[in-house]
Amino acid sequence: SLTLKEALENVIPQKRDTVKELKSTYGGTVVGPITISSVLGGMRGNQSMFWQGTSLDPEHGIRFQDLTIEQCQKRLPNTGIDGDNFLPESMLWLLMTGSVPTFEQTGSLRRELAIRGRKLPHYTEKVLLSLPKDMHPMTQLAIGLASMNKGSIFAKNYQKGLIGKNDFWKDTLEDSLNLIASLPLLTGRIYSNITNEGHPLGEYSEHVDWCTNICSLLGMTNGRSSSNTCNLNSQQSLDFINLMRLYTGIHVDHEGGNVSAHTTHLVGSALSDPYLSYSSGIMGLAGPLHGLAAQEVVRFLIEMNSNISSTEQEEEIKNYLWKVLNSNRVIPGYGHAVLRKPDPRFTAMLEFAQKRPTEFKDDENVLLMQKLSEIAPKVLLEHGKSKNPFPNVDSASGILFYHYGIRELLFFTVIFGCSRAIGPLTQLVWDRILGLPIERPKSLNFEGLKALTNND
Ligand code: FAM
Repeated sequence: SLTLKEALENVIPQKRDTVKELKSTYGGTVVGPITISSVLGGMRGNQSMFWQGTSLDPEHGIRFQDLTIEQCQKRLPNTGIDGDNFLPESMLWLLMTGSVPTFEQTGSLRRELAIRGRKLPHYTEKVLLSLPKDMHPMTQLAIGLASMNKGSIFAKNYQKGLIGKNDFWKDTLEDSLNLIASLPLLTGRIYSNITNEGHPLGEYSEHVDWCTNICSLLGMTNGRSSSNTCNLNSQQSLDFINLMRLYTGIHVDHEGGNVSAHTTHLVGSALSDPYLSYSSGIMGLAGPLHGLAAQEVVRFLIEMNSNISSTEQEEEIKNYLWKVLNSNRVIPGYGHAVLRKPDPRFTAMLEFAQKRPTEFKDDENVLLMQKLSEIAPKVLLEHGKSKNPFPNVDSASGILFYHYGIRELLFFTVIFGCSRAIGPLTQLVWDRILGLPIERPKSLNFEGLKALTNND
């Protein structure tokens, strides 16, 4: 069966032809108006980027190469590994090639990544070990990734003038696969830095899937180490691995305009290698308006729980929410800039909990998360401000990780960063395949904007 690179090679000529035709025949077609509001408003609604792997529909949420999350769960293989979720490896294949991989293709990509990721470069290990243990985990991740630019095949061959533009994608693919493969060890190293004085919490194996390695290196597959907060039995360890597969499988990408994806694409457009490009994306993901929202939800749920007598007390919950809204604060985990329905990624995470009623029956935070998803939309509707009163992606994920013992809230975003590598790096490979140029939008100053208004 074909390797990922061979499968990709098969679809490249047709896509290159399509781009050539679009540029030569339809290059002058107007895509849409750009208003002063969008220039001053974060470019909302501007259709001005090319992004292949995913698209976001306000009503139906994210589609991965046109497949909904539900369809992905039905069609993407998990290679028969114990568990009920597809492997993120199969999502990587889908995004990169546009086709659902076979069972064998997923298996071979799983093995390929496991072998590629078996060792971090010694300089990266050294850099990470030298960092203050209380340094922000996302700073550690960005530093670790940026340090790996030293081993970038693309950067090396580009500098030596060894590759032509048509082949840039090949080294970009090599670097991207190596980067994605390195994330379990990087993540494990960072978690051991912040929780265990840098001492490893688990072991890497070339014989398991990407998520099993992440979980193992977090110390979550063999019971918990002494530095951690609770012991998991073997069923819980397996459930945690499945949670990781679900989470990292559906957070890979959310179109191109979000900060982490757009940053990776923008920096990569200068032909910075995948390590530098994605390390920049990680810096953006670390922002509180982007990747940090999940931890806000966890804080909010814990605080609310300490202020209500029980999760069954609807009136108390409503009153609490009104108090928050009346003091001009937002209800974290609710609302979205584009979506106008409950985020299907939230629904998938909620279903994970609902499928395991015994596991979660005594977890007041998870129970409150579920209850809130019924009550908060009603309150937000009555409040009348938010364009979307429904739960978003961050409503459920953090509290589920918290349940299994990941209590370091700032660390959640590192797990997000593992997943998010898959979408933007796939796009980076396609940017090089299609020879997309360096990004250089035109900016306007006050005088420029004023001149536009005079023309009206
Ligand atoms: N609670 C209270 N008020 C809210 C609200 C919420 N959850 N969501 C929106 N609003 C308010 C919003 O503050 C705005 O008020 P003002 O007119 O006074 O400024 C009004 O409703 C209209 O906002 P909108 O057009 O519906 O939303 P935006 O596109 O401006 O903002 C969010 C979208 C996600 C930033 C916003 O809904 C929010 O702050 N939600 C809570 C924080 C959160 O969950 N963030 C994570 C988002 C997640 F999906 C992600 O991207 N990682």
